[in-house]
Amino acid sequence: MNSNDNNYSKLIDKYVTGKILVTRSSMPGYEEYCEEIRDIWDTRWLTNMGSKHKQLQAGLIEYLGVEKLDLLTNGHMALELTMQALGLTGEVITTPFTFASTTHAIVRNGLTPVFCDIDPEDFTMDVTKLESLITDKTSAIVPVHVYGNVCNVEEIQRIADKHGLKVIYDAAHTFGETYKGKGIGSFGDVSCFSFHATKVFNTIEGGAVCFKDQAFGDKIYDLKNFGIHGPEIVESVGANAKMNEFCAAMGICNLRHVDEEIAKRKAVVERYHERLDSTDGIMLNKISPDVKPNYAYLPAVFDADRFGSSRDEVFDELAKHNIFARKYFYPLTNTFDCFKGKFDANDTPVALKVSKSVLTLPLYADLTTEQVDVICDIILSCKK
Ligand code: T4K
Repeated sequence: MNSNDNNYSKLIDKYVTGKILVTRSSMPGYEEYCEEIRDIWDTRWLTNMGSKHKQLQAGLIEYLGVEKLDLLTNGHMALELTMQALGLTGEVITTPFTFASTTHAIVRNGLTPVFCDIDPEDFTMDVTKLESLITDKTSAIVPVHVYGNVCNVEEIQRIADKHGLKVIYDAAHTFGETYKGKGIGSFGDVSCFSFHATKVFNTIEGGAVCFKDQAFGDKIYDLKNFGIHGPEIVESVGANAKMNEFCAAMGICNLRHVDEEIAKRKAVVERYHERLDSTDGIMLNKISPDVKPNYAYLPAVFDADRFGSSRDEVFDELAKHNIFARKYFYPLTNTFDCFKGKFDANDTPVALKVSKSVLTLPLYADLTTEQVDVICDIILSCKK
C-alpha cells in the first residue's frame, strides 16, 4: 500500500460507509409511502388500473408535457409492446450503444436490428449515417436518448417522413427533460420511458409509453391487459404488462420530490466538472443548451494515450476502494454472446471505441461533495 492509498482509505473511512455504487434509488420518506398505500388496505384493490394507476398517469401527463401516456410494468415492455402495436416488419434501425433492452425488444418481435453508428460527442445515433442503412425492408427507426442526451430529433423525423418510417424513441434515460421547451416524450410516434429503481424517477419497476394516436393507445392497452374489453369479452391476444398499485403509489410519492432530486444531482455533476474538466484525457458528458437536463448519468470517456491510464485501469482502481462505477454501455449489444456471428461491431466503429473507453461515474441525489471528491482524487491518481 503506498501513501496515496493510505490517504484515500482515511477519506473513505470518513465519508463512505460501505460501497459506493453507480447509483442509489431515490425513495420518499417511509411514512410518506405508508400513508400513500394506506387506502390500498381499505379497498383491497392491488392492481388492474386502480386509482393509484389513474392518479399517476394523470400526474405524469402533466409533468412530462405529453398528450397521452399509458403505464406499464417496465421500460422494456414499453418498447416491446410498442413495436408489436405498431405492427413493425422486417428491419429496424437502431444503435448498439445501449442497454440490452433496446435490441432485445426488436429481436423478440421477430425483427432484424440494423445498427447505425453513434456520434462521438453525445453518443446518440449519428444521423449522417442513418439514411444509407434504409432498405425496402426497413419499417422503423429506434434511436436512444442515451444518458439523457437528446437525439437529433429534427433530422431523424425528416428522414423518417421521407421514407415513411415509424420513429420510436428509447427515452429510458430522459425522464422530465425538455428539448427546445417541449416535453421529450412528445417526439416521434412513441417515446418509451423506464421507471426502474435505478432511474431519476422510479416506480420500483415501471415504464410508460407516450404517444399522440389514440388508436395506438388502444392497442397498447389491449396488449398490456390480455385484450380484455369486459368480463365476457376478449377481443385480441394480449399479454400482461400492467403497473400495480404499489408501484404507482411509489411513483406518486417520487413525483412530488423529483425536481428536488434533479437539483441535487445537478450539484453532484457540477462538482465532478469542477474537479475533472481541466484534466487532459477525460471527456465528461456535455449537455446541449437546447435541453433541460435531468442529470441521469455521468459518463466519462478516457483517452488512454492522453490520460495515461485506460478506462479499465480507472475502473479497477476505483473498485479497489469499494467504489463501483459501471461500464455502461459495454459490451455493445451487437457483440452480445446471444447474437454471435450475426452482426459485426466493426460496422459501428465509433460505438465500439466509446464502449471500450467510457465509464459511468457514481451519481445519485444523496452522493455528497466529499464522496465526489474522493472519487475524483482516485481518478486523478491514475493520471500519468
Ligand atoms: N432502454 C434503456 C436505454 C435502458 O437503460 C433500460 C434500462 C431499458 C431500456 C429498460 O428499462 P427497464 O425494463 O429496466 O425499466 C440497470 C437497470 O436494471 C436498468 O433498468 C437500466 N436500463 C440499466 C442501465 O441499469 P443493471 O443490470 O446495471 O442493474 P444493477 O442491478 O446492476 O443495478 C445498478 C446499480 O443500481 C446497483 O449497483 C445499485 C443500484 N440499485 C440497483 C437496484 C436494483 C439500487 O440502488 N437499487 C436497486 O433496487 O441494469
